[in-house]
Amino acid sequence: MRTQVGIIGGGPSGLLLARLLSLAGIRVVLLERQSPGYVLGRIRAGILETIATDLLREAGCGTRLDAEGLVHDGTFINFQGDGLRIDFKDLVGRHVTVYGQTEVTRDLMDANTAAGVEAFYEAPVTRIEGLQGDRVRLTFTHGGAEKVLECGFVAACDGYHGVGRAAIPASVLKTYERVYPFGWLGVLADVPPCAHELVYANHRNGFALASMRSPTRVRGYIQVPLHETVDDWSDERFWAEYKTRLGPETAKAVATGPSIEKSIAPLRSFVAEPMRYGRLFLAGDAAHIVPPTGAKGLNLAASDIRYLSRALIAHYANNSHDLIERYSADCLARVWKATRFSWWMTTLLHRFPETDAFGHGLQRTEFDYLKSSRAAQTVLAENYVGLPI
Ligand code: RFL
Ligand code: PHB
Repeated sequence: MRTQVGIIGGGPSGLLLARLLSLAGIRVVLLERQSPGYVLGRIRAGILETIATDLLREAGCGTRLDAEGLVHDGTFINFQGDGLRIDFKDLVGRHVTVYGQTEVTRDLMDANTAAGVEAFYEAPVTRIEGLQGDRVRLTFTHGGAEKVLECGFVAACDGYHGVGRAAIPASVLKTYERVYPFGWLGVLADVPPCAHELVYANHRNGFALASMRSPTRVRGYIQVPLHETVDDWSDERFWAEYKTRLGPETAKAVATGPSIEKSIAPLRSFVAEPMRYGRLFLAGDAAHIVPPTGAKGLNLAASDIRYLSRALIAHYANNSHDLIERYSADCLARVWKATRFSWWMTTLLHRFPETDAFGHGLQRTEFDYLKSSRAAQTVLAENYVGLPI
């Protein structure tokens, strides 16, 4: 088998790249380890920057997004009895859109299927060879047989645990990592949201976030210690703690109901450099992980794919190599800024087990400063809605 661009991974990064390249007439083959149902069942991100929504429209996947996506002009922060609204529209003239990663994935999958994009599911890539030569060889298994795909370039959109990053020699790859001493317990339930925008909360018991997927479906999160499991958290225990942490005013509006999904995600910051090695490109979670506090993971994946699709289109259309050469540096500049912002939001809003009185004083002061300073609120707003490309 031969193609121009081999894509490892059928999450949002891989699906979006497959869509944009095939629209430009570039031949692609997508190889995904899991089944389509498994990929669609993963409940993850919920907030899209305009860079991501514009790119989805460019990919011809804007119809349902524009009909069902909820535009949010701001967000609330409840901090230990005090409250603040960050008004994105007033501060930076921009907004974010609530549209679940599950919906993004479904729209892209449908569009790729309708366009006849070649995709193999339950097809894990096991070997990557020839990255410094003329052609890359991807070995994968499918239907019990081992197969080989030869391609001009390979995009590793295979997430944090993928094989793409591991194909870069250790002497070339540099990684940066911070593991946080807690995770997020997330619950999905078919009840109306407690507010018209998201509510981020710092309570002395820990962080909580009231998010949503639609006017009738909420996504709630609370910070939990790493040793706890979903079995430790009955629905009743979750809702009681969630309400406590959101604070009495917000809690009054919280509707509760049976969970339809419950999972725990550990929090980590991670950056891998460079994001290109020969004919291999890393994109999305394969290259970087941010804690979800700043809602940046999926959005960074979209911005990587924006850079990568343009670089590959310029190569195939005009034989121009410039954007390919710049890919890693262009992506990393934005990645590091989102990494800084996500770390800062996490630091402001969580309860760190080791923090002493001095640390708590600084955290409180950070919030007081944010509340009193339009300049500080503008910094938050311009990062949250997404820095320019
Ligand atoms: P994915 O989604 O992990 O997809 C990678 C795909 O690669 C496949 N794969 C392989 N396929 C073939 N061969 C192999 N050897 C393979 N190895 C792996 C996997 O099966 C998988 O299908 O990465 P991608 O596409 O880069 O997308 C990244 C996003 O999924 C991620 O950044 C976001 O979900 C992060 N995130 C959020 N991002 C936001 O922008 N806003 C949010 O509000 C937000 N909230 C979140 C989040 C992530 C969370 N969790 C659980 C990590 C909330 C949570 C709780
Ligand atoms: C979500 O709705 O899943 C969500 C929203 C905002 C975040 C993280 C997750 O910061």
